[in-house]
Amino acid sequence: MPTPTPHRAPGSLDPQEDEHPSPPQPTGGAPADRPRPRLALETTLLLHGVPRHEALALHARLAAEISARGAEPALVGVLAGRPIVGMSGGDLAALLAHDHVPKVNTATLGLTLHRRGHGATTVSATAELAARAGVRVFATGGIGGVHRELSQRPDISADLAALARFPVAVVASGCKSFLDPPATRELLESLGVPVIGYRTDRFPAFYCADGHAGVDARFDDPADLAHYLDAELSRTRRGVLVCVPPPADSAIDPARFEGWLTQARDQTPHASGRDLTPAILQALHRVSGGATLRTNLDLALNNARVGADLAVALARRGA
Ligand code: PSU
Ligand code: MN
Repeated sequence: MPTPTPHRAPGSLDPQEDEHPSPPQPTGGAPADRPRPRLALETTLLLHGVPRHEALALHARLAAEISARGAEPALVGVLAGRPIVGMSGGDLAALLAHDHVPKVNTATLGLTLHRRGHGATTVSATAELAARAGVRVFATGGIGGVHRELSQRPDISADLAALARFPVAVVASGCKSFLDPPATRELLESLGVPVIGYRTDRFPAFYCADGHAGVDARFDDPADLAHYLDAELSRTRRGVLVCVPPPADSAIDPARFEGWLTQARDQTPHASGRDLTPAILQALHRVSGGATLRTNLDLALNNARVGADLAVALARRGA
């Protein structure tokens, strides 16, 4: 497999880059002569998790938040068979120009490279590419997991096994609420993945702060968490899940959410496997009148802030 390399296309469409050809010196970040610590981001969230017209704006906002905290955003995806860790705005625009960019997980990553295809990397493939490029922290919205009513809609995300395989700290609001969060939590336990609560004692369920499951440990101090992550990633060469609840003012009431979910599931009777997550997300955004989308954007931004702080704290430790 070609080693993923940072890539910058000339004439980038990323508004951040256009406005700041040489990024301003962040306060409290790494000095200009030292590379800024990188924080991985995934392309599936942008291409399949939010409406297409939101993707460029969301990426620009994520990149701005990460840069402001002294880290460097490293968007991960596959363009014409090339795995990229650090996609430019131009690369993202090139992906978005295609109608059907498949979700790529650890099972299909190599096939996409071999066939020179485009790919939106999920948590699993992003973690693989990030780890290979030496990026130790990755932020997203929510990981995949064990689906509800598994026998009718069989789907267990490759994200769970990937967490056990690649040495990356994945910062996320637990798993998506339309999954089975307690079953997902249990499978993470079976796989031996440490599940950390960042300023929470509960395993969040994406839009909802409590997924009715606990965490292995709670950390409140980012420097202490970075200290633990540094040791754990190096010691095990496996991943860690860092759970951040959705911001209090955007969390959705669970009863309200279940009502929307019933409607969303009714509207997607034929979706299964890889198509299930994007189909349900879209239906939820629709039936909630955009409420789930707003929460999704808010929590992704919040997780990127936490991820950036952790990347900076890890770099301070000389990691
Ligand atoms: N988080 C979001 N929106 C998403 C996803 C995560 O806020 O669309 C994506 C991630 O890429 C995750 C994937 O890895 O959904 C899980 O898909 P599946 O269940 O097919 O593994
Ligand atoms: Mn699946």
